[in-house]
Amino acid sequence: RRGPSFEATHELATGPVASPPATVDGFVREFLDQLNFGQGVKLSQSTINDQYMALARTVRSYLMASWLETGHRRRKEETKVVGYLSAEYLLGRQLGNNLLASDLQDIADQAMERCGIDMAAVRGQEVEPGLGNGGLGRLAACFVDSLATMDVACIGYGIRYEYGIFRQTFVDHRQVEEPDSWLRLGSPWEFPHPERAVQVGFAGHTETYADEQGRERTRWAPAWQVRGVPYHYMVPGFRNGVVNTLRLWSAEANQAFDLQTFNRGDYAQASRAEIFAENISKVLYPDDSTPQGKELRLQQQYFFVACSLRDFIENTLPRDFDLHRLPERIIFQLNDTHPVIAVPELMRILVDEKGFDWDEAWGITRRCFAYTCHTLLPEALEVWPVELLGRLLPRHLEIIYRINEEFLLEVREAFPGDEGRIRRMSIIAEQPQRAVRMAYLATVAGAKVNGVAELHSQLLRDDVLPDFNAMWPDKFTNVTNGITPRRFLRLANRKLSSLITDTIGDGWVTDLDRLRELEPYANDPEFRRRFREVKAANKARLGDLLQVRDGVELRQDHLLDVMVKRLHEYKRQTLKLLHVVSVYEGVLSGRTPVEQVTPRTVLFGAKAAPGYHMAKEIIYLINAVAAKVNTDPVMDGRLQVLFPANYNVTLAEKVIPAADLSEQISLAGKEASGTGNMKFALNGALTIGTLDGANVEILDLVGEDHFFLFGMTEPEVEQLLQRGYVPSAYYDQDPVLKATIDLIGSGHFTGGDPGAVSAVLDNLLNHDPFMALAGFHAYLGAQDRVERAYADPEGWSRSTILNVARCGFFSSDRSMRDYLDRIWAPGQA
Ligand code: Z15
Repeated sequence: RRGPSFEATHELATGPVASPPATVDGFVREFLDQLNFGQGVKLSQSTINDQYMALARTVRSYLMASWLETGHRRRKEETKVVGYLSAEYLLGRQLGNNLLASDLQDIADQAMERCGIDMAAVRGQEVEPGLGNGGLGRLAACFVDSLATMDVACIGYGIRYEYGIFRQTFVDHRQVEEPDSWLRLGSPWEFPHPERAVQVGFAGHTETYADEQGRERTRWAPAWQVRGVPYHYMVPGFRNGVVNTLRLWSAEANQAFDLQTFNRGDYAQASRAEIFAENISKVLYPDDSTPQGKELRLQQQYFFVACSLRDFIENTLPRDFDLHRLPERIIFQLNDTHPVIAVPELMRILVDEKGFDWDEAWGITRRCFAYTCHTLLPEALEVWPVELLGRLLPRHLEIIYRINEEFLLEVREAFPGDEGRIRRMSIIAEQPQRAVRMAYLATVAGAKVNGVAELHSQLLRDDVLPDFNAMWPDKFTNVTNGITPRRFLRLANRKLSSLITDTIGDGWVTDLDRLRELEPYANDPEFRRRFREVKAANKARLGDLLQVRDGVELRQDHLLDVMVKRLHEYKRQTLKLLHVVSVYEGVLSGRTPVEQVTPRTVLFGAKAAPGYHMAKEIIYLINAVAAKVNTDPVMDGRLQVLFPANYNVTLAEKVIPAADLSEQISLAGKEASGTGNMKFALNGALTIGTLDGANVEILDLVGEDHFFLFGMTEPEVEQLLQRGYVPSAYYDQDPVLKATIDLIGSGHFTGGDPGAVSAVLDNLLNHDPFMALAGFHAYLGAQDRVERAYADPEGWSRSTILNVARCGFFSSDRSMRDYLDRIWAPGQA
């Protein structure tokens, strides 16, 4: 038999890759192939996991032609690429998203039915890649989704943690963390590329030498190296034939193990190097908005940015590319300070490896980076001790010192004689120990610096980086965060999506401002009825899930009041809890007749950083209150508190569409933006919230008749702090607050043991850094307004529809447009 001719083979090798036919038959065939040849099983013998693996690989096959084609096009087009540098990507499950993007949902459903496979069970088999903590990681995932949908060239760079965010369980009401071994049953969405591995050095020393031209140069001799192996993930745009790439790095040892040692029989010693290297990408640090000053964390940060820069410069740019023109081809967006070590790394590459002189290299570097700040909490700004940085990255420390020296000369020139300012602005802090302020380094190096909501960006200029704003006012800008309407509306809320599409067509999925067209329907009683029907169906779906997942009953006739987000004092879960206890105490004490209590279920979801003691005590208290309130007959079942463990993206997709009320109650000036707030509003929940983060913009857009606003403004918070905040005064003067706290303090919820709650109560009464007690009265007032509004179903529906109609602004597509216009535009490079 003769093989195909050379011409035919060449054609097959270079022409476009063919997708399987987009028909039920084609899908079944590809699926069975994947099951037989990929998984090595027959359908009749296959497990759910086999089926999940084969289904995922089938969807992959359909996306493959677009992926290869996008890569091919990107290599030719010579446009500027967005290198999104993020230590976290909180992706959520991939199967549903990729079926949606490739328009294969219906075909897959029918194909699975034809194979006698339970599609829901197969979907349930996927473990979400939890490679992030909370808002920051989820934002990165929304952004790469939008960039693919908008056909913007983007490479998402990050870390392939072997263990993502811990799995949370509760034992005796307390959080217990379990490892998240998300890779255990196979990971069908990733493509390892060991042949594209890069070397990363650590520690060692630097030395100077004279090059061939007799110029003095510096080189770094690292003491040890690890290999970074890239794993590629598809990032499909919404039905546009575009598939971008997420490139996550895994750390491996260079020599698998020391063979000689192994032969001598010392197995443990032999694999030490391997363990040491692999630890770098072993586990995600489970801290959110609180930096971990640990050496391993710095290793992770340097590891992934060193891999990413090397990858872009050596493997992505054309071979002969002139690096003087680097800013024309890349903008590295720094997602918080975690990747900021990339700045001295690029300088090192240009100066030490490529032989650029310093000024030239610095001119290039300053145009290749932009920095997004995600916080206002001063304690959340990363700082690395000089001692540690110098030991782990000696050359980078030298470079940082030189950047600082020349920067401080600039400051001196701009503000002669102002030594105080120079000390304040130095990248190197002297107190309490000598350390590198990563946010300052990012601000000095970044072409642009942005906050993540209007208020946040203003406070960033005024309070966090005022000296830098005075020096470079044009550097600062705002880009308000957004969320992808694909995952958080179209995928998570199929019923609402259908109702919207039936009413205004389906253009909103990629042009969310079109939701405005729903406004007139707020006055249409029939539309309002259908809107309520959708909410009820979503609540029923959540009820079914919670029954199976957590063995709890979600009362379908209750107002569903939801507070889901990381557990942090500034977010004020305790304020929500004080409200719950006050309602209960009212009935218990006879102040409130139980028939007057609006039937309500309060649903919490929150993980605490394992080392954050107060947050864990608050989790304990929520669970303790829930156990009592849910079962005390005095409440007649009118108040339920649910706290399903392990809140994650998968659960969010079920909870948010079912919610009536969205709790966004952080102390003004503390939440940079929030993105959950946007997801709820877009899914027809009303917000009870403070003037904080993006709440301000939500309120502006939906109007105050459709938002339950309460609490101090940020300047009012500042004033109160100036006057001297005395939390116990609120306790003394507000009898309801006193009764509420006293009930907790009596041990009523903790088996008669007041000691079990003393840490939380002492903190509230004596410190209360986030002013929960000061907020209590106004918050209860706002909850009264909620209940009055909820008592009028037509008025409530009207408001929820207007929330949906007016929140198109919060699409992450709009955020990406703003980044393109204000930060990534070629003219600004
Ligand atoms: C994180 O999730 C956020 C800020 C941080 O500094 C870190 Cl380390 C993690 C959050 C903000 O708290 C939240 O307000 C914001 O919406 C989110 O980042 C995305 O910008």
